[in-house]
Amino acid sequence: MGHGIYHLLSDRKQEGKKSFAVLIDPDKVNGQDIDTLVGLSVAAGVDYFLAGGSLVISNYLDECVQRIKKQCSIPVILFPGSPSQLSVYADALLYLSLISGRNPELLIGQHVISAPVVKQSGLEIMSTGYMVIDGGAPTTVSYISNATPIPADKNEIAMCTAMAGEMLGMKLIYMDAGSGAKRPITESMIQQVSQVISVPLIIGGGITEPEKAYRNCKAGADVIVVGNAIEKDASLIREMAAAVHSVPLTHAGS
Ligand code: 1GP
Repeated sequence: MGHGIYHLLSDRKQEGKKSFAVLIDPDKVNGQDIDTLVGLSVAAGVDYFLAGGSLVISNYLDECVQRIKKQCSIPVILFPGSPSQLSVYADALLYLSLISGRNPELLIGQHVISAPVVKQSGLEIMSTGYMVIDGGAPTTVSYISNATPIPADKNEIAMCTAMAGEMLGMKLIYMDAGSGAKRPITESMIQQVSQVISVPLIIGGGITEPEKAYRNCKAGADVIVVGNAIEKDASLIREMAAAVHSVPLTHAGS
C-alpha cells in the first residue's frame, strides 16, 4: 500500500498547482461512455477520476474502475456514498466523515462497521472532512445524510468546521454543494475556508462553467470536481481542465 496519491495532492498544493477531477457515477454511464470520457480526459490532462455517487445502485463500480484503469494512468479515487462502497481496483479512497452534519452514522458509525473491509482493501485511505454546503435545492446527499447542509452564506460556520476537521486529523477537506446544485459554493466561502486550513481543499457541486472553476481556484480551491455538467456535455472536460490549469502558480491570499 503506497501513499502516492495523497503526496501528489499535497505536493501540488505546496507548488500552488490546481487540479481537475472528473466525477464518474457508475450508475449513470455505460462502457462506451467511460471510453469516451477517458479518451477526452487523457487528451485534456485531467488529474484525477473520482468514482462514486451518493447512491450506487448498480453493481457496476468494479467494472467501471477496471475499465478506466485499463485505458489510462490517471489515478482513480473512490468517492463513495458509504464507506462500504469499495473497489480494490481503484488507487485510493476518500474516507469521508460528514463533519457538516450531526448524523453520528455518517460521522463515525458506518466507518466502524466497514473498518475491517476498508483496511483489508489495500487502498490508500485518505481521511476527508466532508462538508455539504446548501446549493439551493435538496440534493441526494442531503436527503440520504438526513443532515442539514451549512447555509451558503455562513462562511464562519464553514471555516470553523474545516478547522475542526483539520485539527481532528483529516487530511483533506471536501466542500460540496451537492451534485447538480443550483448554486455552487461562493468564492468568498472558498477563500475564507482556504485561509484557515493547510490541507488540500476539494470543491464540487453545481460547477457548470470553466470560468467558475477558474475563479474557485483563484479563491483557494486545490481540486475542482465536476460531474453533472460533463455528463451533459463531455466536451467541457477540455475547457474545464484548461481553465483550472491556467490559474497562476500562487496560493490564495499570498
Ligand atoms: C458532487 O461535487 C460533486 O458530489 C460534483 O457535483 O455533479 O454538480 O458537478 P456536480
